[in-house]
Amino acid sequence: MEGALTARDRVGIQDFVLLDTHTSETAFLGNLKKRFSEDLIYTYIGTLLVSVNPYKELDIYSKKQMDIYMGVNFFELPPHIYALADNAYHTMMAEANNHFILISGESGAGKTEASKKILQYYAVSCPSTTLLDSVRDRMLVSNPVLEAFGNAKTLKNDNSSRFGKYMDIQFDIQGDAVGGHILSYLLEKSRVVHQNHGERNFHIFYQLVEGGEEDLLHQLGLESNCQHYSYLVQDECANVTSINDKNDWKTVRNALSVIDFDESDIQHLFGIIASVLHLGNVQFEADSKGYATLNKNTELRWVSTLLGINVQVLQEGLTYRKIEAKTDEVLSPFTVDHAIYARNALAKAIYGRTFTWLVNKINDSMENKEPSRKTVIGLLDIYGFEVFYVNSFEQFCINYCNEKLQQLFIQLTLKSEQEEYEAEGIGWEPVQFFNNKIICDLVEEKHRGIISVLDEECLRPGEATDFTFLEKLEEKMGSHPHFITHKLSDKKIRKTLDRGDFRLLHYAGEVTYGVVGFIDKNNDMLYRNIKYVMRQSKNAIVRECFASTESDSRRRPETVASQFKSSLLGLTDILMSKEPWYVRCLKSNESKQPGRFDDVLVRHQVKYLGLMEHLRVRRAGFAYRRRYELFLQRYKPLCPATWPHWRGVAAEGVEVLVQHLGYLPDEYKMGRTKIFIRHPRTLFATEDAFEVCKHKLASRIQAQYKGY
Ligand code: AOV
Ligand code: MG
Repeated sequence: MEGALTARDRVGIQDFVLLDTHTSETAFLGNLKKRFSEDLIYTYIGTLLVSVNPYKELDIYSKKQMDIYMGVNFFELPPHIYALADNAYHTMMAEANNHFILISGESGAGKTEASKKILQYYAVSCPSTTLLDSVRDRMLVSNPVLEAFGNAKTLKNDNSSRFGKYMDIQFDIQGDAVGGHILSYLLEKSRVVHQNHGERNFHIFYQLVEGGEEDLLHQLGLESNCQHYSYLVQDECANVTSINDKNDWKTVRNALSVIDFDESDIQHLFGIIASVLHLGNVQFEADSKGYATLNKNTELRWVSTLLGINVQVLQEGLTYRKIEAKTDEVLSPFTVDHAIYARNALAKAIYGRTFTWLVNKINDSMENKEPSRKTVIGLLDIYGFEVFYVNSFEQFCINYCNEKLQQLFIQLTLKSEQEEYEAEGIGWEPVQFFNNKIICDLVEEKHRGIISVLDEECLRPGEATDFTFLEKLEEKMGSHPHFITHKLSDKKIRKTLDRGDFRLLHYAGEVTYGVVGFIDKNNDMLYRNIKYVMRQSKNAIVRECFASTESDSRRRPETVASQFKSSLLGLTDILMSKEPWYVRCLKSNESKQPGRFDDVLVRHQVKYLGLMEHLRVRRAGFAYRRRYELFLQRYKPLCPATWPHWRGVAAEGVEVLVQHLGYLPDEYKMGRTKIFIRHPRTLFATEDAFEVCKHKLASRIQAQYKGY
C-alpha cells in the first residue's frame, strides 16, 4: 500500500510508549533528534503528538498524503498531524460527541502552522457536497485574513499570533464539515501604536501600503512607503525577508471577497486601516498656555474624510476632554502629552474593535444555518509562552494564558488520569509531577492574586501608580515562592532586577516584568466624548463598533485583565466539556534555522511541558477506558454468549466477551465501573472485528428480508 512504512520512516521509535528499555530524558531526546535529522518531525506519546519545528518546507502535506491517512488506524502509519486529525474525526463520528485539539508550545514552536494543517485536512478530506464547498472555502480563507489583522513579526516569530483563537469546526451527521465558529481572545492592541526594537506592527498595515493598488492608495491618501508612517517605522524593520507583503496583500484581498464582504465593507475596512496610519502621523504642538493644538492638520483631514466625521469635531475630541459637572459640561484642554495619549488610545480602540467586528463577520459567513444535529472539533491556537528582554502587561497576560492551558493539560492527563485509576481500584504507582496550579492561583485568585491587586489599584485614579501597584504586590505576595522583586530578593538576584520589576517563576521559566504601563493598559481608557464622536462616523464599521450602549454607561467597565481572566475561565469550561487531543509543539532552535536541533533548548521544553511525566503515566497506564455497559453494548455481537443480549451484570459480560476475543491478562484491567485497555492496538483489533461483524449482520438481516 502507498504510504506503508519505508526504512527511513522507521528511524528511531515512532511512539515513545514503545521505547522498551530507555525511558530516560536523554533517550527521549536522542530519539527526537535522530528522527528530526531525517525530517521526521512527528513522534507519538500514545495518542499525543509531539512536533518539532523544522523551519523548512517538508513535502508531507500534499493531498496525496491526506488520502494516505484518511480512515487508517492511528498506529499503522508514520506519525503525522493528519493521523491525529483523522483519529479525532473518526472517534467523533463513532461516538457522536465533541472533541478538541489543544495545540501548545512556546512562541514560534509551530502551533499556528499545525492548526492550519488540521483545518486543511478537514476541509479537503471530509466528504463534500457542492453546497458546502463555499463554507469550507470560507473557513480556509478566514486564516489569512485573521493572520493579516492579528499576527505580526516579533523577535521570536516572523508570524506571531497576537491574539488567541479557538475555532469550532462543525460536522453534520454524515461527517460533512458544515460550518465554523471562532472565539478570539485578547488582541495585543498596544502594538498598533508601539513596537519594540526589531518587531513590526500587524501585517495588514504593510500589506496595504506595499501591496495596495495605486488607485486605492490614492483614495485613502496613503503613500506607498512604510517609512512615511510613524506607527510603522519605530523599529526600523518594515522589511523582513521571510514576509512578502505584496503577495500577502493579494491573498487577503481575494479572501475578503470569498468571505461575504461586499465592496462597501471592503472600502470601509481599508478606510479604517488607513485612518489609523494617518492618526499616527497627527502631530500636536503646545500653544502659549502649554495646551495641545494642531497646526498642520492634513493628516487629520484624511482621518476625517475616511471616517466621515467633521474635522472640527474630531479635533476637539483629540484635544479636549469633556467633564460633566452637575448641570454643565466643561471642556478641559489637553497638554501635548495628554493629546498624544488620547490619539493613541483612539487608534488602539478603532483597531481593536474593528478586529472584533472582523471576527464576527467571518463567523456570520461560516455559520451553518441548518438546524440539524452537529458535533464539533475545536481547534485551539493561542499565543505561546514568551520571554523578551523587556516584558510588559501583554506578556503577563499571554504567559498567564499559557499557565492556564498547562493547568488544563495537567488536570486532564496527569492528575485526573491517576485519580481515576485510584477511584477504579486499579493498582497504581503514582507518578510525581509539578503542578502549576500554585502559579495560576498567584495570578488569578480572588482578592489575593496579582490581577485583583492590579484591579484595586486601577480603582484609585490619581493616587495609584504603577509603583504603588508594585508595593502592594510586595506586601501581599512577599513570601510566595514564585514571586520576587528587587526589594524582596537577596544580593545575588537583586543585581538582575530593576526597582520597577517583578519576576514570576512560571512553569516554563522565569520572566521579569516591568510594571510601567500596567495600570494604564489594564484600564484601557477611552474618554467618553471621543466615543460619542466615533458614533457620528459615516463609516458603517466604525459606527457599528462604537454603537454599543457601553458608551452611555456610567458603570466602570471591567478591566482588561479581569475580562481576560473570565474569558479564559469560559474557554476552560468549553474545553472541559469535550474529548481532548494534544499536539505539543517544540521549538528546535532560537535562530529559526532549518534543520538545527538545539539540545539544551529542546530539553528545556520537554521538561517544562511535562512530556516525561506524561510518558510515564502513559507507559504504565491504559490508553483506553470505557464503562462496562457501553463497551458491552457496542461489541456484544462479537461473542455468542453476549449476543443478542447479556442478561447478567455488565462487568461479567465484558469479562466473558474479552476472554472470547483472546485479550491477554496484561492487556486489560477490570475497574469498578470501567474496563481499561493498555494499548490502542488491542482496541483497534476489536474495532476491526466489529466492522466485519457489522457488515455480516447487515447482510444477514437484509437476506432475511429479501423473501418478504
Ligand atoms: P507559533 O504559532 O507556535 O508561534 P508558528 O506556527 O507561527 O509558531 O511557526 C513559526 C514558523 O515556524 C512558521 O512561520 C514556519 O516558518 C515555521 N514552521 C512551523 N511549523 C512548521 C512546519 N510544520 N513545517 C515547516 N515550517 C514550520 V506564536 O503564534 O509566536 O506562539 O505566538
Ligand atoms: Mg501562532
